[in-house]
Amino acid sequence: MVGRSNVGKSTLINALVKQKIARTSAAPGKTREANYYLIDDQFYLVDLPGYGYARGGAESAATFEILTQQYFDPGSRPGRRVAGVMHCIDGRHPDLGADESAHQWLFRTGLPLAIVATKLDKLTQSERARNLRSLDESYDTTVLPVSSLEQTGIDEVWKTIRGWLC
Ligand SMILES: Nc1nc2c(ncn2[C@@H]2O[C@H](COP(=O)(O)OP(=O)(O)OP(=O)(O)O)[C@@H](O)[C@H]2O)c(=O)[nH]1
Ligand SMILES: [Mg+2]
Repeated sequence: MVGRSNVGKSTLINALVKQKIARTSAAPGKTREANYYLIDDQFYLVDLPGYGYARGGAESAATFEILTQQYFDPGSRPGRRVAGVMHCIDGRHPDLGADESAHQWLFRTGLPLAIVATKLDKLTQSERARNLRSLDESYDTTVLPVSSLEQTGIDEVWKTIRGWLC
């Protein structure tokens, strides 16, 4: 799980496993290291710290970004395979520059990617349609619409993850 701070990465992990295993917060900058959750004794869901915010200011922000880049460095953990990346983007803000540059960076890793549009319960039907269309137009990647709060779209996220594991 990759995405801006507060976009709902940890909450999505909890929605996927239907348990409160990952710590969440209304304030951004909650997840401060890579957290690995072993699923079915087979693979890990990995909750990474968000980008675009850090309590410790610019220096701390840079540390988070370095941590994320290290995570994706193929040399950093020999024998480990990253099966795919869920790039979480807040459904209310489909056109943020920080997300666009993160996506370009992720794209260059060559890993399978999907975009999760989060917090869709906060949008009206028409806002939802408009913002999903905007994401579809801006990104050349499958967009999975989700509300972790209402547990909608979660099965589709699982389908994509399972597909990556084959
Ligand atoms: N309404 C609504 N709120 C959500 C949803 N997903 C997450 N939130 C809320 O958004 C806030 C941030 O959620 P987190 O899961 O902690 O966000 P995060 O991306 O892990 O944030 P960092 O760890 O700081 O990078 C919390 O208050 C969540 O309850 C959702 O689907 N709907
Ligand atoms: Mg988190």
